[in-house]
Parts: sequence; C-alpha cells; structure tokens
Amino acid sequence: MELESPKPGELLAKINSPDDLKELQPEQLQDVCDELRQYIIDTISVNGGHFGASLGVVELTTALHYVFDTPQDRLIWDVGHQAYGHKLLTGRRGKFHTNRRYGGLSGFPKRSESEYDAFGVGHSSTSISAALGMAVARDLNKGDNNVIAVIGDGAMTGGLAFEAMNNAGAMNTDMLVILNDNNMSIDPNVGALKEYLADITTSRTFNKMRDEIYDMLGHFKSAGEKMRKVASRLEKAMTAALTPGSLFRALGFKYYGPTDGHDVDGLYKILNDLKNIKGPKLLHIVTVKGKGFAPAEREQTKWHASSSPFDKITGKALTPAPKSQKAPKYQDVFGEALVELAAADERIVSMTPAMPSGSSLWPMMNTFPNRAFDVGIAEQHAVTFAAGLAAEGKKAFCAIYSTFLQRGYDQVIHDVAIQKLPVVFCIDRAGLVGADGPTHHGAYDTAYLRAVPNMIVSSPLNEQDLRDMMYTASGYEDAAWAIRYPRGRATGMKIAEGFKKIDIGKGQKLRDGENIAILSFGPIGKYATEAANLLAEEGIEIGHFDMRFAKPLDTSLIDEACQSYDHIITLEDGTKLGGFGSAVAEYLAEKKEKPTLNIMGIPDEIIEHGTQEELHAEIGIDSVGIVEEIKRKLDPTPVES
Ligand SMILES: Cc1ncc(C[n+]2csc(CCOP(=O)(O)OP(=O)(O)O)c2C)c(N)n1
Repeated sequence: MELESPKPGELLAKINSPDDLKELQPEQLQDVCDELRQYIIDTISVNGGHFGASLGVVELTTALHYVFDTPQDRLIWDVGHQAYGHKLLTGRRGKFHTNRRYGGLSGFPKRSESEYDAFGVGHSSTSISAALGMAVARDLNKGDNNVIAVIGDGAMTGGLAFEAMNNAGAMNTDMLVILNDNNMSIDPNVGALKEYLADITTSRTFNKMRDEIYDMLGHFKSAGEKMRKVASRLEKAMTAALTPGSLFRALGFKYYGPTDGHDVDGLYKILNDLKNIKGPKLLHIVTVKGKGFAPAEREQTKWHASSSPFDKITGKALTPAPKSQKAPKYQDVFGEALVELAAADERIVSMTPAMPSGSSLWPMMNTFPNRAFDVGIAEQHAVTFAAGLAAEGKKAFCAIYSTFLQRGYDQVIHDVAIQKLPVVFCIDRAGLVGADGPTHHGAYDTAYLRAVPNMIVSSPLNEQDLRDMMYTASGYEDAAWAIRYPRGRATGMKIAEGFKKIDIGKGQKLRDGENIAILSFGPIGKYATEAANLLAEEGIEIGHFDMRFAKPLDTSLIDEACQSYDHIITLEDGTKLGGFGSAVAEYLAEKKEKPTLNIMGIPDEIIEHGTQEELHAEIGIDSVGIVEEIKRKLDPTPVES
C-alpha cells in the first residue's frame, strides 16, 4: 500500500512553518495537537516508521514551536526518532509520506534536510553536548538566541548526557534541557536513574522521608538553642536534598517540574516563563509513550516502531507476513543459541546496552535473570562490564549493534584487547540496515575491529554457521571474538541439533569455476551464490569461497584461489576501506604472482536510507551488481584512446 499525503485537519492544513502556527490563539493549540497526532497515525499506519515517541511529544513539539523562534532558536532532539511532529510543523508535511523511503525524508532530524534541524541525530544522548556547544558559540558571537535540547529518560541514561550536564552546569551559560520522562526506553527503562525519576514523579520517597525527618527534627527542636540551630541547618539541607530535582541541581541546573507533558496550555506558559530565566535549566515533563493511540499506549515496546501497515483503530496488521519471512531473524538465532549454550555452560553471561528486544536478549534474560543484563543506553559501560566479568572467569557474550559498538571502541581496545580478555561480541545489524539510514548502518565494524590485536573477526554465511561460531567462541579463551551478522532474516535452512566446532580462521569452498572467484564474508555471500547461479545459466562458471573470517584470514584458501583464478572479487557488507577486502589485498600485496583484485563493499561515502535491497543495489553489491561486475571483467570495454 502506497500513500500520497493524508488529508490534514483544518488547522494543520494552514501550517507550513512555525510562523503559521504562531498566528493561532493559545486556545487553538490543543486542536493543532489533535490534528498533528492524527496525521502521524494516518501516515505511519500505512508507511511504517517510529511511532510511540512522536505521539508522546506532540504537545511539547507544538508548544516549543509556538513559544520559541525556530530556527534562530536552536531545537535539538535527542535520538531524533520523536521528531515527526517537528518535521510536520516545519514545512515537510507534503513530503512526510516519503519518510524513511529511498530518496525520501530521513527518519531523523538532519541538517541537510531542513534549517529547522539544528543537529543531526540517530544515536542517543548527544543533545545536551551539542546544545552546550551551540550555546557557547552563541555567547562567543554575542548572540541572544535560545538553545533547547529535548532528551528522553532513556537517552538520559547514556554517560554522554551526564558528561554534558556536568560541563554545562559549570559553564553556567543559558540553555534549556527538557527531560521527556515517559519511563520507557525502547524496552522499559532500567537503572537507578529510572528509580530516581519515578521517585520524583510519584513523590514516594520524598513524602516518606519528609515525614520521618520532620518527626525527628521535632525532637531536636525541643532540646535547647544549640540543637535548634543544628536542627534548622539539617532541615534546610534535607529539604534541598529531597526537593525534586536535587540531582540536576547538584550538576548546576535550575530544575523545574515535574509537569504534565500533555497539557499544551501549561507547557506553553512554562516555556514562556523559562525563556526569561538565565543559566542552565532543566524542565522535567512527564508523558506517555504512544499517547493517543490505545494499542501503542498499552504495548509501548511493540509500538516503538512499526514496519507493516496497520488498522488505525485496532492496531492490527493489515497484511500478513510474506512466506519468505518464515526464516528466523539472525537476532533470534543468536538469542535462542545463547540460551542453549548458557544452559550447558554456567560461566556464560550476557549484556545488552538497552536493546533486549532488538538484540533478542529477552530469552536469556528470562531464563537466566541473574546472568543476563540490560545495562541501559551505555555501550561503553557494556563493553567494560563484559571485560570485568571476563576477568573473573565468566564467558561474557556482549550483544550489541555494530553502529552502537562504535561508542565502545576505546573499551574494546583498552579494557578487552590489551588485557586479552576472551569477551565474545555478538554484533547485530552489521552492514547496511535500511530505513534507519546513515547513523545506523553497521558499516565500519570489520574495519575498526580488524585493526585491534587479540581479536578474531568472523561472520557466518547462514544461521547454522552463526550457532556454530557462537559455540566455538564460547570455548575459546585466547582472545576476544567478534561475530557480525546483519539485520533481518536468515536463510530458513534446516538447523542441525546441537552445535559443531568450526575451525578458527578457516573458510570453505562453495563452488568451483573458471577465471573468476568471489571470496565473500558473511551472509552477503548469498548474493554471490545467486550471481553464480545467474551466470551459470549463461554458461559462465565462477568460483565462490565463503571465507568466514576476516581475521585470522584463511590464507591457504586464498592461495588456492590464486592458483586457480585470474581475477578475485571480495564481497562484504561493510566499508571497503580497511575491511575484509583490504585484508585480502594486504595479503596479496606480499605475493609476486597474483590475480587481479576487486573489492566490493560499501564505498567511502555516506549511504543514505532505503530498504536494504535498494541500498545494496545502489552500491552494486547485490546479485545483479555482481553479475555486471563479472561481465565487465570478462569482457572489458576497450579503452578509447
Ligand atoms: C547510542 C544509542 N544506543 C541505542 C540506541 C537505540 N535507541 C533508539 S531510541 C532508544 C530509546 C530511547 O529512549 P528515550 O530517550 O527515553 O526516548 P523515548 O523513545 O522513550 O521517547 C534506544 C535505546 C540509540 N539510538 N543510540
């Protein structure tokens, strides 16, 4: 089902920029919110995309654009998955049906897309740092614009957010942080901060302790002058400590809230007031993720994002999953294999930085709650936490997306590799991920991990291989091991019971041919198989080797390929610079007699969003692209002189 633009409500139809919004009376803002919410539901119910977070900030978005003078006032959304309302109010309604589509609007704020998108996002916890940078730049330029960061309670668990608060509080510049507290990350939020925020919003600790303390102070006060002074000082200190927001105040922020984030009238008034208050300020608002769409309010994790068309009232999927989707997702193969391995080996533990659903860690967390952990949006911590467990003899499986492991690179080197700790990194979403686009593509992990000593870098061809790699890694103690696999479905092959050890650093020959051989790395090898089949129909036979390891390389298999073929093509769903192909090139560079080499992979440029298939086709690494490349090699067009 393809959508043009849904019909906007009467007010929304007239809003093509925040200036149009400002023409309205404050009493009309709630109607705008209702129309905005409906427009988001109308669009996402057909096109898919992030959902709950945008519905939750409709009132905030409207109030912000009503009160502040964007784009001169800088509005920075953390993660950016909640910015659909912002896009709709800032002149992009007509294109919103192309959201996350190939060639269409980005699913996240993006500087090149609109002047209203003050800062590009996708990864979490960056907004306060960026806002502080902008506020300081404004001060240096003697400007007077406002700078506002909107950050969720999940994103607030990221260390970067606290580094920024710590710095901002001391710099004492004018900026506003809005903490959008819906008590959810993608999955339920976790950690001590979550408890702290719940205490504020429910006042539970505050009320209990206040009663106890005032009781105690009463006794002190009846005990003479000196004790009365002590009691008074204690009272002030305790009140400050127990008033909501003391954590943020300790970091140098003036704290306001908690306030109802769905009361657009209240928000508009508070924001107006806050405009005139100097220094770093934090406004704590309380919202409901998925607000206004009952199924999304009920099942907030499920409705964090939606990919299939659904009924706008019931939320029921409108199209059944196609047959090909019967194959399991790679993430689920990981999740189930981990439970099996953990049942047999009690040293096995696992952690995820806030992606228990996305990484399929729930089966392990449910089966072995003491051995599997959601550590919050905290990739650096996840890696070092794994290293600590490994240092004590535990076998840590760190489940992490390729793009998010970028955050933990220093920890991979400093805490894992230098100490030769045998952590297993199960790297999901490796390769181009599709609609989430450049901030989320897992393009770099092979390159950045291959450079690190004491690190095995492998990728399975299929789900059977993934299981066997995990099994082999679980018994390997000499170094860390990274296993990369992509977003999406595996092959659907029949999986053997139990596990089988694989030879470390060994690939396998899949097919003999003449002249040209493909050395593929990981599940992308399926395209090589398809290409080989297509070429075979035309009488062209090519060789195909599934290399399995980018490090250590199977040099004897490469030697075999060198002896039998004139041309070698390497294929990977990762950056060509420094990746698997580079590893092969480095090895070939030492040889005197060698075949020509073509490296196929992600080029040295930012790849935008689209489906994975569209993006693979764009960069020519799908079966069609491979066939074309091979035909060019076999019959090169003569160079014109
Ligand atoms: C560094 C990083 N890790 C993980 C993610 C995946 N992620 C996207 S949104 C999200 C939850 C954010 O929660 P919150 O900030 O509270 O926003 P909400 O969705 O609840 O509005 C997570 C974990 C990410 N974008 N960036």
